[in-house]
Amino acid sequence: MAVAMPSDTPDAGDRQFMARALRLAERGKYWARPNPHVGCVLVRDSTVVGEGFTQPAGGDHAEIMALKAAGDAARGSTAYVTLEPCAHTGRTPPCCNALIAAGVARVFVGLRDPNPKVDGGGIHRLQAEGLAVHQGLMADQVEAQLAGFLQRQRLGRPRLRIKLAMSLDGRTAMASGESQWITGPQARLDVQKLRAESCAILTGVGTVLEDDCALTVRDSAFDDELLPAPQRRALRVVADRHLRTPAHAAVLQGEQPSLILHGSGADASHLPETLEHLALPGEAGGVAPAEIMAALAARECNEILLESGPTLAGAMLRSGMADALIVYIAPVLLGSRARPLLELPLDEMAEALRLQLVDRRQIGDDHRFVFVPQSV
Ligand code: AOF
Ligand code: ZN
Repeated sequence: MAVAMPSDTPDAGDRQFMARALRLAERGKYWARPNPHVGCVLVRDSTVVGEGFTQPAGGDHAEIMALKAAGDAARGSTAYVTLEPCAHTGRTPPCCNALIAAGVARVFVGLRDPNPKVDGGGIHRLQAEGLAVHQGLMADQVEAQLAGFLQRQRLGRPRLRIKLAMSLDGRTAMASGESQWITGPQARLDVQKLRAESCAILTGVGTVLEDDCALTVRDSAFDDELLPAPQRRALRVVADRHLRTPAHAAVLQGEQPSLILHGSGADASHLPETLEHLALPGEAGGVAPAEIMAALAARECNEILLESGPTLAGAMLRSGMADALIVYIAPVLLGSRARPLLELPLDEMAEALRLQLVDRRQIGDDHRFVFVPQSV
């Protein structure tokens, strides 16, 4: 079969259609996991004839939804797909085959899929069947949109975001542990979105014992969204070396799944049999950051949100595996007896952890800063 030449340099119209595919992809972001949320637009004679976005795992990929919507109109069309169409049979058959069978003529791919089962194979197959393929249109936007999935595929570990909420003087709770509330309702609603975007919400047993946090994604936070509630089911994970989490802990109740990661030799007899818990292989029965991340990567977690106290947050930051810090700052002073943000025992200026500010905005009366550690 003849190999087609790559199509022409993309023009403004091509960019518009890819931008539309990127926006569509967003509609799958709370439910596609562990799949990447992909968008696809099919265009014939400058008219959109079909479009789609990734459905919950096991359901249609973006291309299939778009092809179903287009029907016969897909013949001779141009496809704009944010991620390379898959060439493998996973939970669903290959999208490449469907694009070929439907008679699609050209394909603009945003980004090559680093999943080793795909990794250029989709593009190659489309070209081998005579379709014109252009790669890299708005690739930077796809990189940002699928950061967690891409990192897990490339590095074998999920993307870790540490969420911190603090007073202006860098405190997270009074000495008694009292911490409700430092930030206002809008900031807490914003955290709901972070949770819904995450595959796993991670905390430490200290926070479970102190706050009895539920770590749920609450439906009331999403009234304005198009997506049905049951898909927002981020896994709640407790790092709990000695299995001190009580059976009645809020983090173990409700519909959302929970998982406890503990050290070897911990006694699970007080926990319900249905509760999932996993002994990490670490030395001396610990739950080290690298093992937590490896266990969650093995479960195909792309995005992890850490919401914990100073001990686990400090350990994760020191491990070098934090990809971003999302810090909410409330205009309040909690005073010098209140608890500090992070357990980060440093002595020399040379040890200081420098961060790069990548975003800041006001949310209600609070401010949200997003930083990335400079070594990342
Ligand atoms: C696409 N279009 O919309 C998505 C793709 O198990 P499966 O069959 O659902 O395949 C999952 C893999 O397919 C996933 O790891 C990623 O490499 C790719 N995702 N591919 O053609 C899509 N979401
Ligand atoms: Zn596919």
